[in-house]
Amino acid sequence: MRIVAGTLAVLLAGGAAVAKPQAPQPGAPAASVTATMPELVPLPERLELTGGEPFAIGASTVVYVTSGDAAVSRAARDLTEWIRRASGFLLATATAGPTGSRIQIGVDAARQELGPEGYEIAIEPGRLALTARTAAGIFYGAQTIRQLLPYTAEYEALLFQQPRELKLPALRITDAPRYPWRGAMLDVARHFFTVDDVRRFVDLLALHKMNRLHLHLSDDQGWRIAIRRWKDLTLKGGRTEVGGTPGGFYTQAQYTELIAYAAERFITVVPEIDMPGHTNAALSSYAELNCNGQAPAPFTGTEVGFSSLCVEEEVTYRFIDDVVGEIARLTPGPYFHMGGDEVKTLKPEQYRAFVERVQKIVQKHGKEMIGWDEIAPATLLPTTIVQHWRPDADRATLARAPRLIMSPADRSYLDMKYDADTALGLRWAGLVPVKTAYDWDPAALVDARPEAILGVEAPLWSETLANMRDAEFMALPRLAAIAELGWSPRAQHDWERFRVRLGAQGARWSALGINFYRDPAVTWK
Ligand code: TNX
Repeated sequence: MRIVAGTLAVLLAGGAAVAKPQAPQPGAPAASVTATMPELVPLPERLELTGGEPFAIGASTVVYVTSGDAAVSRAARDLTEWIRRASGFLLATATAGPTGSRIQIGVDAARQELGPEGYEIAIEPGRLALTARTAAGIFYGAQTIRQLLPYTAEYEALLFQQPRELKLPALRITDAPRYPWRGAMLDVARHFFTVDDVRRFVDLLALHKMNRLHLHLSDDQGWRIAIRRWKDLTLKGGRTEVGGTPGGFYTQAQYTELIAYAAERFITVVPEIDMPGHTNAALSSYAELNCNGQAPAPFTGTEVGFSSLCVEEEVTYRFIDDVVGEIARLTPGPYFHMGGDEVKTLKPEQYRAFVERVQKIVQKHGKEMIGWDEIAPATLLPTTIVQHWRPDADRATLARAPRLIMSPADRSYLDMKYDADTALGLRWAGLVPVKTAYDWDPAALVDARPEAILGVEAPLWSETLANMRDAEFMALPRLAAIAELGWSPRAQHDWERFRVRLGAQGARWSALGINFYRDPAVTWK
């Protein structure tokens, strides 16, 4: 066995890192702990305490990675860092099969039964083994191990303390998600969120094993992504936001950077350009997109339904072709979201024809189209995805959708108030405390073929949210509830148990500096 990094305990003093060799502590007694069920969110498919001595992570524990995949190395590095923060021990990396105390991380392509996102964790005295068929599985397994560590893993909490052993209970976890689509949407149009804000939002998703970030990139109040052939969309249309404060936009390079950040966390970015409605920012930037040839004033209010692209004019489709084309080229993921919601100024036939024409443009640029559930009555390609949001949408029409994402507003909307006293948020779909967000079944809302339901998504609209502190407050704890609906088996759905596991996450979220809502139905630890 060759030790690459040396076994070190890192003590941080006065902001400077001081690495000091740490001798193994042979005589240290293995404390006998009564293993309690770890409190994980989302709940793994199978978790079994195997009994016996726990695994002690100490100065002599090494990390052994049997895969050359960069993403697997990154997961191993993250894990090593969480352990360092929680214990004070900077574990060495081994390059050949170690026999002593070890954390083994390996990809095994033959483990078909684990699926594209599943993993297995076996913890025994002396050894923790994380195995998956893919790097994504390793990433999700690492997130599980993260939740097995003390919350001090999330920040530099032990600055002036001695290193201390960590004990993990002997157990076996075999885990894979219920649904392939576990998403959240951030509305960066009503209020602009910076690249750093969006990165932080991505981090919240990753912690909960979510794999889709839907960005609502345009609306009446602002256009947030630079389009080279239509520069005024951002130069004019990007300047505003709700309430009249300055907006902002992402350059194409920034958007690309965000996609890479999300991809490292196995999150696919889904760009949305809302059309034909919710387009005042575009209409006010380009007079020729208006039926009357006149650009309206920028809009910084919160009413909906008044704006529409001029669906009878060819220039509109040249515009859409350019916008979809540029965004499609920047986006490696297979999806393009065309919005399609709340158009109150078009006849149904006009709206339908528009959706079908846009669908062809999206297909031409190699993407699968997604639209809000108003698109369901149109003739849709087998690859098109309907995102269900209106609680009163027609069940039978939805059931015919080729594929579905479930985002019912009265359950999954993160911008609904928790209770009547919540200062932020809206309440048109009702109040959504965490129990309401958790206690429903995505498979039971429509009579669709089960395979048609891709999963769940929690939208966070930002009419009332001015910054990331606001966004965090509305997202958590409900985001964790939606993540569990997307990941965990239906058979284990149980509110009473969930609220206990959820309460155990509070300390971790606090350590991460998250401004979360302490829902009174949860006993926060
Ligand atoms: C409805 S959800 C909208 C959004 C609003 C949201 C506020 C959807 C497709 N349209 O334009 O921001 O309600 O909750």
